[in-house]
Amino acid sequence: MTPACLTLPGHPAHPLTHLARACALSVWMAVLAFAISVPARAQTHWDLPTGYPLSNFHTVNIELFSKDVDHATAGQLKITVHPNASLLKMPEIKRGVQTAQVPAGEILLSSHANEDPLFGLDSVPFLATSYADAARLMRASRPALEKKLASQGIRLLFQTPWPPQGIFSAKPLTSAADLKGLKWRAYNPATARIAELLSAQPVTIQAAELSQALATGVVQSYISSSATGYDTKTFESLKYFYDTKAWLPRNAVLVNQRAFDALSPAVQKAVLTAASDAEQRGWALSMEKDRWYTEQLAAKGMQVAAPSAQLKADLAKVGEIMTAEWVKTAGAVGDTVLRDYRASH
Ligand code: PCA
Repeated sequence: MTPACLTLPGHPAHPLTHLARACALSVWMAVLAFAISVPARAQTHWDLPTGYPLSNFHTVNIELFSKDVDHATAGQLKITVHPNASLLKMPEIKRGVQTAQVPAGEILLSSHANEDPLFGLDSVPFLATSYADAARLMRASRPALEKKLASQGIRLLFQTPWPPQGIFSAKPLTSAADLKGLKWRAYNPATARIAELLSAQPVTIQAAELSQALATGVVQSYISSSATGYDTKTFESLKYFYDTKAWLPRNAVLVNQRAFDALSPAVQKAVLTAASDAEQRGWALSMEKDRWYTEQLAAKGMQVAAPSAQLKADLAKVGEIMTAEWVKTAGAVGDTVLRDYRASH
């Protein structure tokens, strides 16, 4: 592919004659065309929708994952993160990845609990209430979760926990009876079920719409993390936060298996390494930021308190009921996962 002009006699490269300059340009264009056409240098672009805001620690972690992949692959795989449900609403992301509408995406696992109880295990109240237990629960359920997702053409890349779940309320809570009749924001089937058991009025609202719902008085109470309380400026509407540490739900970053298979082996390896790093970093970030987020809630005027003994006892009962319900619906797979979790202590 040597352009003919290079072989022309009597045209030294320096100083550049008119013709030589034209030739130099055509050589560069040929080089460029070659570079673009070489498969090893081919660039793949992935869109990765998420349901949470840009400043949220999950999003920060996913952006770092994207940068790591970019560096490790010398730009062969570019991942664009679309935060805050800007590309797809959070509950639609899983299906989007499954149907290859998007190659990758971040989901809240437990929002898909109605499809399979496995997705909701992390949100069974009081089953795993510390980071250490939540990590054990993740490890015990990972094989079954990966298998389930694989059957849907999805590969699990990494999982990151939200901080422990506490109750935000417009009024002080001395027992669960104080929640009776309050408008309660739910974000997954478990949080809707809690409302039912506490005789609160559930309304399902995703995180991206929560600020608005709080500002317009549609929500008087909800259970979630310090992170979401901060992200949604809950302190502007609700005054109380009870740090119940009821469970640590996880987000998962998923990729369509065929999109993954289409990458070169070296790029696949880079993605898996970056994913494993992101999982470790995500757990550390969650833990570290929980303290900061909780301090911020107090600094912005919220009363942050531990739940009273009565509220704790009332919620523990809810936990017992929901654990029994989970065991009943999750069948043999659920039994195995729970047995492995309990054996890991
Ligand atoms: N924040 C998300 C899910 C769990 C959490 O801590 C939310 O409230 O939607």
